[in-house]
Amino acid sequence: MIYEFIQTTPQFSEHIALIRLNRPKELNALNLQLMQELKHALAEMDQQEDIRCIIITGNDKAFAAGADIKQMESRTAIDMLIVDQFETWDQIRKTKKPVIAAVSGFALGGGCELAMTCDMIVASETAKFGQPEIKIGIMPGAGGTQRLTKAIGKARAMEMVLTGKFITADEAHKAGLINRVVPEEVYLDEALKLAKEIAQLSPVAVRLAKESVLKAFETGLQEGLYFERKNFYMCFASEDQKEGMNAFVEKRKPDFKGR
Ligand code: DAK
Repeated sequence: MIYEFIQTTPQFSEHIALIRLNRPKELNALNLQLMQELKHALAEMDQQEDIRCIIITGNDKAFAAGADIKQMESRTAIDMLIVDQFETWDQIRKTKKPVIAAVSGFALGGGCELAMTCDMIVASETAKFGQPEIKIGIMPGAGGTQRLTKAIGKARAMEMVLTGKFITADEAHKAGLINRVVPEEVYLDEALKLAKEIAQLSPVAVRLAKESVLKAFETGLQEGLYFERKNFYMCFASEDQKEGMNAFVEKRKPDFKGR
């Protein structure tokens, strides 16, 4: 597939792929084609064994300023239903490998939701997060009311969703929405550093661990603990578990193969 609105670098670094949202003039507004391309690229990277971690980024001015308002403006509810944007977003959520959002500038509406759908967020000091949909007569539709509330709590989420006001990277960091805030010059490097840390670990254990953390958002404690235990036992079916523990005992660096 030839992409028009994203750029992909499957070998950005060893075991790490990069996807860049690329509609700079529109502040990376997420139109349907961009979202389809993103879904396709993520699904392909998820299948490639040599890729262990994926970074999604935009440019210094915008990660993404939301879904494309011009494309949505004249839509009816039935148009929205038929287009079924949910399906695309669901696919993104289902990516099994860790996905890191490297955010600079605007991460608004669907852009904030996309970043929150990723597993971790590294942001530049210039990043601004917000759910401004209320200002254009709608509300968040791709997880904003749910993921934001779970991440930063009811009081702050309610204020952001009901007023549409943005928060700074520092505020987002203090609120627990994002992992790191760094100078604009290094936000991608910092995301890469984090990706490299993960990419040298067992891909099997990383996948099972990611799945287990995400489960905490969907289940009660008992069911979550049961799920975690199953995944923990599953680690012992991997060669990586033998390699990891053997390397510890032999005081050497493990060489994980993802098997
Ligand atoms: N859509 C389309 N075009 C956009 C855009 C957007 N979201 N954001 C910016 N642009 C375009 C502007 O129209 C402008 O284009 P031209 O006029 O030059 O042709 C260009 O990008 C530069 O923007 P500005 O001139 O406005 O730049 P400023 O620096 O002055 O302002 C801004 C930047 C980010 C504050 C401003 O552009 C802005 O307020 N943008 C809209 C932010 C917004 O309201 N975002 C939420 C959109 S609703 C769902 C999935 C997703 C969603 C819902 C459901 N399902 C799965 C069901 C998501 C919904 C949304 O995100």
